[in-house]
Amino acid sequence: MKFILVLFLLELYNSSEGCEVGWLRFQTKCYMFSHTSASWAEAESICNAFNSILAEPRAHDESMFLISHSENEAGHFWIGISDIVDEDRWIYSSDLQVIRVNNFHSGEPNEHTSANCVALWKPFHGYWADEACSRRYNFICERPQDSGVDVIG
Ligand SMILES: [Ca+2]
Ligand SMILES: [Ca+2]
Repeated sequence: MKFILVLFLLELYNSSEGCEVGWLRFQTKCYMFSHTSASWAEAESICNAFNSILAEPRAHDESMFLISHSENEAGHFWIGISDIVDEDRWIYSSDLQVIRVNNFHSGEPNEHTSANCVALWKPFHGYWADEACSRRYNFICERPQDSGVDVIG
């Protein structure tokens, strides 16, 4: 009985209630792990086209959700963090604020001005690497849960 309850709770936890088909919910956000690859800037545009942004993990548990889920998927994943504006100052794209969580793998970032975008890196089990923004990787978009009620324009 206890086991069934645990399974039920896990199912509830993993449900995508409040998210569109193909989007995964964690806490108050919905995430889409793309199955196609794009440069970092193209990935941002694609997310925007779907009323979303490249994922911006703001808390440790959110970041760990993205990292652990990326392990279930093939490929590396762009997220919405870069040091394009100011070398070695890692910021979220949507509000230009300095990152609140840092899940760079040990030894990263390591490519200075030749790598200015953050990817969840497969060989690091999803921990972050700095990569050249022009590389084509999969990407993670995020939008608020129930964002259908957002006021547009
Ligand atoms: Ca850099
Ligand atoms: Ca690197």
